[in-house]
Amino acid sequence: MNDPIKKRPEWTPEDNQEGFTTSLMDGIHSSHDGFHGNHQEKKVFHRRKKLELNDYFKGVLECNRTIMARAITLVESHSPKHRETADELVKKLLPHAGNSVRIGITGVPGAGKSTFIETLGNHLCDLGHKVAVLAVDPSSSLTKGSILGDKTRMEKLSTRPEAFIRPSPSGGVLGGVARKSRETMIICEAAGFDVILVETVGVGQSEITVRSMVDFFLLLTITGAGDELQGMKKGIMELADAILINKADGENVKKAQTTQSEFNRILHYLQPATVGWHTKAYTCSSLSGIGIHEIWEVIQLFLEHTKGNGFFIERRHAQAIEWMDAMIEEYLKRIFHENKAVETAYHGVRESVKKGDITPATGAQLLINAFESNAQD
Ligand SMILES: Nc1nc2c(ncn2[C@@H]2O[C@H](COP(=O)(O)OP(=O)(O)OP(=O)(O)O)[C@@H](O)[C@H]2O)c(=O)[nH]1
Ligand SMILES: [Mg+2]
Repeated sequence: MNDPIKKRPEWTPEDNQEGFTTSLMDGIHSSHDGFHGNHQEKKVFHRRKKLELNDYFKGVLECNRTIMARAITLVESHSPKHRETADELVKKLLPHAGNSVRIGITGVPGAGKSTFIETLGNHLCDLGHKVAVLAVDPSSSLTKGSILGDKTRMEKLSTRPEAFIRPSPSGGVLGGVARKSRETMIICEAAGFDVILVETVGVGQSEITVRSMVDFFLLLTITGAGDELQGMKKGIMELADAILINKADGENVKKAQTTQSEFNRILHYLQPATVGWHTKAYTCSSLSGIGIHEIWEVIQLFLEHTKGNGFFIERRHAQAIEWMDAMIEEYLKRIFHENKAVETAYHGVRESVKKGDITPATGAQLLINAFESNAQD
């Protein structure tokens, strides 16, 4: 794997010594001392060299982490110029991607998603897998702190060479975040990561988005005062391929088992998320590791089942179409709002609708007319 010492910045001569980069770089106002092993400074150097499409492509396929991180930054960029290279890159990488299992993990804040990923991720690395962890967080721009929290919660995993952790792209609407996460997933797969874990906070829309990106969807929950089932939305349970009751440790074990049977009783009456698969409830402790291997076995069984009946590939195909549709929608929305005539008219029309002078339908029609007349010019 990538030894941080051997993996010098990609543009240095192969036989370079430690001092090479520091003595040749212009414009860095710092003394020679302190440069060695200083990651901050190395990061500055990385940005100096502009990578071409092929550099990204080769670097990702070689699982060069520095280039992977830069490729992800590229797909997350809002700049149209970056977008063009990013599109080309994703297109080139697609034939090398897809050979993984994509697992979505959702649950209310504090359910233990990050702790679970830390424990499962380490277990999978021990088994010889390469694990990439992504987060889809629709509110990431508001809760910047949680990214830091995740880093500390995945302390061991984040230092393993078999693992790659990428916090959610900051800012933007959920749709945009999801598009970027899909492309990030492609980059990780092309780099050889065979298990992709996607964490999302259970706040409604984000579960549906993540469900449309993954093969297996896991709902992590905890036992509470006994009212957890009432609070749980049927719709979310119907998205899940397994419900995992976490924190089944210490005094909680018995309660977790009771909750497990209650879930199983209800699940019996619900529509399963995956044709022919019975979604069931399980228990685990992400802290002690009990039940973690068992849930991985459930996932293995699921893969065997869905690959056997063709549903795995069918779902991936359907997701590709959803991805395409989402991109079209995003594009149309963007060109609509960037249109000069729409931009000029938007505020006034909005105010008229607000005051009730015109109906929303009339408002929409006015703006569409403005767009169409301007788009033809
Ligand atoms: N006893 C016990 N505590 C756990 C377990 N798993 C997680 N925790 C604790 O629960 C708290 C929340 O865990 P996180 O892993 O941060 O939960 P999360 O779902 O990722 O939270 P958000 O990212 O904020 O949505 C932490 O204090 C963990 O130590 C478990 O299996 N048993
Ligand atoms: Mg978390």
